[in-house]
Amino acid sequence: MSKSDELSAVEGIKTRSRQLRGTIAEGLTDQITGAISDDDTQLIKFHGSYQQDDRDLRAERREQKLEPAWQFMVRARIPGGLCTPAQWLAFDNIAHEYANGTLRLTTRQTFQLHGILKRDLKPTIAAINRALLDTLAACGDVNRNVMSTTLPASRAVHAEALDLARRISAHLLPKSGAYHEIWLDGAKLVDTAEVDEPVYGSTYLPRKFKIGLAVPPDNDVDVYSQDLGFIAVLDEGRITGYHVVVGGGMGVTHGDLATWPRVADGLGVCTPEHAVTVAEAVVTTQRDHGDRTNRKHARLKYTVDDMGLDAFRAEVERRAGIRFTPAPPIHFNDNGDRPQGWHQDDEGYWHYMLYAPSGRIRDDGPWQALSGLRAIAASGEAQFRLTANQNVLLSDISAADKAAVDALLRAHGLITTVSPVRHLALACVGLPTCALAMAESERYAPEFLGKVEALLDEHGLAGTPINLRITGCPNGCARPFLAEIALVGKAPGRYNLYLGGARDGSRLTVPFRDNITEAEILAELTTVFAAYAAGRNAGESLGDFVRRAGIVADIHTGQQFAGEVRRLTTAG
Ligand code: SRM
Ligand code: SF4
Repeated sequence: MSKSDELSAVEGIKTRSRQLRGTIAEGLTDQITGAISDDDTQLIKFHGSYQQDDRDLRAERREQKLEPAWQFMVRARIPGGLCTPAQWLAFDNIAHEYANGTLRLTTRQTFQLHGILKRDLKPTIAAINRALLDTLAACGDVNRNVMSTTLPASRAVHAEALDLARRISAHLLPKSGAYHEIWLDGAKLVDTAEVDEPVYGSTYLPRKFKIGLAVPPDNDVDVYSQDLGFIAVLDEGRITGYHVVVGGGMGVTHGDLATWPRVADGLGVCTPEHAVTVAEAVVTTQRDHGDRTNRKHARLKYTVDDMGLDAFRAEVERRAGIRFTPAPPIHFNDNGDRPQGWHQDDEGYWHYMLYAPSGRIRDDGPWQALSGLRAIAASGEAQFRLTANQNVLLSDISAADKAAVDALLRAHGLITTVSPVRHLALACVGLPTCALAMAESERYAPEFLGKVEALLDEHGLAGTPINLRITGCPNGCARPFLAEIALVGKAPGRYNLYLGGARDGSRLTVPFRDNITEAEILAELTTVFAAYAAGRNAGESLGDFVRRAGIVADIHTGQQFAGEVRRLTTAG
């Protein structure tokens, strides 16, 4: 735990907020500035928005003595990432009317809209609600968007998992009327104290909280990165229970030994009937035991480490009134999406996995994603499932409609050949909107991937699936610490290079080189690819190979994250 007993500043803001109201409503009408007050910038996250500024314009505006180019990002809440054609069309319209004209699919299966001016924030959020979706709790110290495996290989099983994701999401929503009051002109409650927050209490959680459900053999939600993960236990095509895992998380601070990424540990199996109760018990354990003094030590992963896994399990069992049973072995194929192209489920419906570069949906030369997906949505012939790997699955297409959807995809240049490394790659948003970015990510990914593809080609590895992820800083929004190759931004044009994650998402990467340029990264990868091409066993992944070949050392040699070494060597 943190040495100080003093609560973090955000705790004070939450306490004074009158259940997340603050002065957001007043701030929206203040025409003197494009910003809102400092306290409200914390509170507005709970409503699904971040205040940002365009970092490309910062210097110029400073020179012109203008305030930063304030704008807002809005994130929707779409449990399991499933939205209807009408909802897709609504987001497309909103992006054009109020945002920057593009849609951004996130690594947690939802939409982000960027570049919204303060005066357009309320109409944007109201329009999302009119489409029967919302932005409540998409950000902030609460449970965020609940993820669920995307491709419904088995319709009944996946529908059951998605239903649980939706029920957990609904159960863990804040009950405060602030959202309706501010964004939807809901009636003002006379005494806000009357509203009970049964799960969260008056100061919500110490930090953000994330839940994902995985249906083996797909770990496309990266279940081991979640604060709380549910892995379906299947018996003869039915979900008989969920293996509950806790304490995953990616965010670290460069050079800070007190921070570490972590893969989630298993608590055991609960029945499907108890899953919502277990979710609440884990959340309230974090509410009561999480560190509210130090936000860098406030995620559930630190609570689990501080309490110890056995004590944590016992506390969750006590609160939920259940006993976990031992988990059977789990087998995941990988943590990527299924390959680009057509897939069929067990009831004969078709699904098209569409590659979207870093989740950005726009019209770009012959690749007319925005127009093409608008046309498909307008046809009503497909549902839209947003994947945790920043792609979109056009889903639930009947055999009769498949040809029409295929024709629309072709007409808009969306049936393309993408290398496996590109299809699997993730890149976080980064510059220019992310306030925390230290280096480029989304904007840099296409160019960098081209260079990696050329290198793979040179070494006869062109078709090899390799999981490569790029982030602009070590917060880990594209889950880099689970990748086979990861670039993590350190400074403009400089990255830390990590190698050695597992294809099934169950193992952390290892720090390989610190603060290096593109030329240095490519030189390192040339050596690694040459060794891999020459020395790999049949079917061996790059992540497994670099460990077996000793290219990255194991934790015991100190090549692991310094914080991770500290955690493991001081545990127990
Ligand atoms: Fe993230 C903060 C974008 C998934 C860990 N993340 C941010 C902010 C809001 C920057 C900020 O605080 O000012 C970024 C906004 C950028 C922008 O301009 O849009 C941002 N995070 C994203 C998205 C959009 C990345 C993407 O390219 O898709 C993802 C939105 C997910 C969603 O729909 O809810 C996103 N962020 C993640 C993930 C991956 C996941 O959840 O599966 C992680 C790692 C997992 C985890 O939480 O441990 C992640 N984001 C962070 C952190 C580090 C948290 C920590 O424990 O230290 C921050 C910074 C913070 O919270 O202080 C952060
Ligand atoms: Fe921003 Fe860092 Fe997250 Fe990328 S990883 S979106 S740079 S906070």
